[in-house]
Amino acid sequence: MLVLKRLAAAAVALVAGSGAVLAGIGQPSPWQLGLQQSATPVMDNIVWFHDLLLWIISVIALFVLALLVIIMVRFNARANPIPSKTTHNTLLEVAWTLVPVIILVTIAVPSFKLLFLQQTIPPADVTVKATGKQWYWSYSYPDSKFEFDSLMLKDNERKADQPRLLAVDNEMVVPVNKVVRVQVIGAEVIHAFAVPSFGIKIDAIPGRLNETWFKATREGVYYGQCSELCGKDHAYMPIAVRVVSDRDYAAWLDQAKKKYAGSDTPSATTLAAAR
Ligand SMILES: [Cu+2]
Repeated sequence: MLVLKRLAAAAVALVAGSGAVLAGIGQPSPWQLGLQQSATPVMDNIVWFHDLLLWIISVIALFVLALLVIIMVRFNARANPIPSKTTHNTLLEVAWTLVPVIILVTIAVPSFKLLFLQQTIPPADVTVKATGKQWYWSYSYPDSKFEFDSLMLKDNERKADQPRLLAVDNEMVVPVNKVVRVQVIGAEVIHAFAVPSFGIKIDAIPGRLNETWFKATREGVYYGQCSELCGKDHAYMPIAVRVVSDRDYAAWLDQAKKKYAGSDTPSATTLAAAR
């Protein structure tokens, strides 16, 4: 019964769009079918675009289904023994060419807008360089000249409220409502840096510095995972981003500078500053 109820709720959430009804903040939740709750303007756009597409494809699927049913019922050999010999219908042909064109343009316009929103990195307040390694992430803050490793917590190291396979020892910390530029690179093989709530996913490729950005509009901890198969512990190199107030960020930065003093490698900062 509970299963049915949850499935029904999940279906409602999916149809209603965002799936936010079931999704926890910054992490997946049991029985979740929709997307994780958005925490950035880019993800807001992705959710909106997803919902738009869902409506369009639903209408198309139902329309095609209706046509099939009508044809099966009205034009089978028994109901319609003498078939029509029609070969052309100009109006129909123009319609079934124009309507798909209009639908595709309707999809293309917001699609390109979204693409440009993702690709155009606004002036950054904070820059963080994430390096994918086998099998953990390192974060370097080139403006403050420190770097640290972020490793997944094992079951016996986790606090009760920390999610399994997602919580890490040292989270990446950023201020709320600030543009964060994320530079992403792979140390030895290809990884991918992905945080669903932020709507970002970008490959971490050795020798190539990729860039993306996000502006988290809500405080909290947001989890992601390496999203490019990178070896045996690919599933165990989560990403945890803690979004805090400006004051908390300043305080964290102060102690991080001391804690990780002298940790930045020349290669890390030169790569990040090269831009
Ligand atoms: Cu991986």
